[in-house]
Amino acid sequence: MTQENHDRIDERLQQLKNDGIDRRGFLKCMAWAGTGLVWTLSGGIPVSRAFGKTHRERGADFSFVQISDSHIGFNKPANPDVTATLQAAINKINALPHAPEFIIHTGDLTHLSKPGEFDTLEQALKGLSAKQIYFVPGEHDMLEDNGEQYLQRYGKQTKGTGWYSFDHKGVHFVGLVNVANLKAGGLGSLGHEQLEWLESDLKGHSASTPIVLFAHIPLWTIYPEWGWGTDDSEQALSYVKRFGSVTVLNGHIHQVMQKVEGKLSFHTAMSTAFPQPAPGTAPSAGPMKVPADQLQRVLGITDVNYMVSGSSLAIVDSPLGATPSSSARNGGKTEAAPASMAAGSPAAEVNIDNFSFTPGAVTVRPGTQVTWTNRDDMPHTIDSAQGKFKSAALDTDEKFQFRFTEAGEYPYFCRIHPKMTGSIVVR
Ligand SMILES: [Cu+2]
Repeated sequence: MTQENHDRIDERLQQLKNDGIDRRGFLKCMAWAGTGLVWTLSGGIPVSRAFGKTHRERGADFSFVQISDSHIGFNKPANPDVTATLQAAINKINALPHAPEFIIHTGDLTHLSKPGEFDTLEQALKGLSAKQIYFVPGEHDMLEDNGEQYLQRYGKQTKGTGWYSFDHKGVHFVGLVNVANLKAGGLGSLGHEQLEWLESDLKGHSASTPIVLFAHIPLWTIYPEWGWGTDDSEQALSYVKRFGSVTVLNGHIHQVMQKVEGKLSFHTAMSTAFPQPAPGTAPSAGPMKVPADQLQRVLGITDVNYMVSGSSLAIVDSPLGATPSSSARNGGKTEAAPASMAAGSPAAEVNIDNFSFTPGAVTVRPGTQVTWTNRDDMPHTIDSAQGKFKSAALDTDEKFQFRFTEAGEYPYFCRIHPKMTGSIVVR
């Protein structure tokens, strides 16, 4: 275990002092988890009970596993075989000493929303011994068809762009979609219709009902500069304020982060595919290459144990690799940005590098054809904020062209990463 992990656990133990946490039990649990962080959320319970086989007689307890960000189809250096690492996660889940009752996948099932990617995912997930899987889409699952394909496969019983709720042994689970219809310059978004639905969905439940919200993009603001937050999450969270225990599970950022705010516990999961840098430690978000022998330490699964007695959740993040983790964050990509084009030429070029358009503002003459080239390891799009042009999702080195014939200002953004904005001025 790293010193950093020790410090975080000590800090958390300090917070939990009055909640009956047994330090020895806690640390025993850490040993069981190997490299995982164990968190006992809101209310606190002796977490060692949640994992020891001898305590399974507590019939009302159950556990589920969260996986996230499988990005099936991704094949860049950060992880050339994301199907294999998903398989490793599945093996790990199947080997858990307590069988999870279901699985939650918090989105980015695929990398480019391609049918073959969805098929590969489906095939792999068939190997899970837990048969019930609940999904929410990530922005990568809605690249081509406003999420139609996702909905056909996984959204049959859902509302709107794929939101729904269900109850399991007295716990109310709500799957939310905050990756649809994203606006230029904004963060994740739930939207008015979903918020209305959420409010009425929760109304029928007593304040003592434990609530679990899950969505792809974090429902708390982690790092808005990289789009790691949801514009209208405050409103969603206002509807759960009256509940005694609320747990919020997210993916998207490909690393473990957590925060406890009164009765609210926030938790983001690792990816099964590739890690991303810690906020602000690299020029941008995006796949982070770590030495191959360290990859499995930064990928993993989240094992959530629910104890009815404590009305709280114990969460274990378990890396895929078996070796103790040393934090393998060695920065992001370092390739230099290509030179920008000369403004005003009949043809103009914009590069997409480190999640930004370079140059961000371009002035051209009428009739100029602008070519955008994606130099990132992640897909991006070129979407006119005025609805005048719209590219498909551009994978690495793919291009999009548009000829600007009329004078005017043309703001645009990436609909996958709406924080990415640019503009073309024609005059
Ligand atoms: Cu983008």
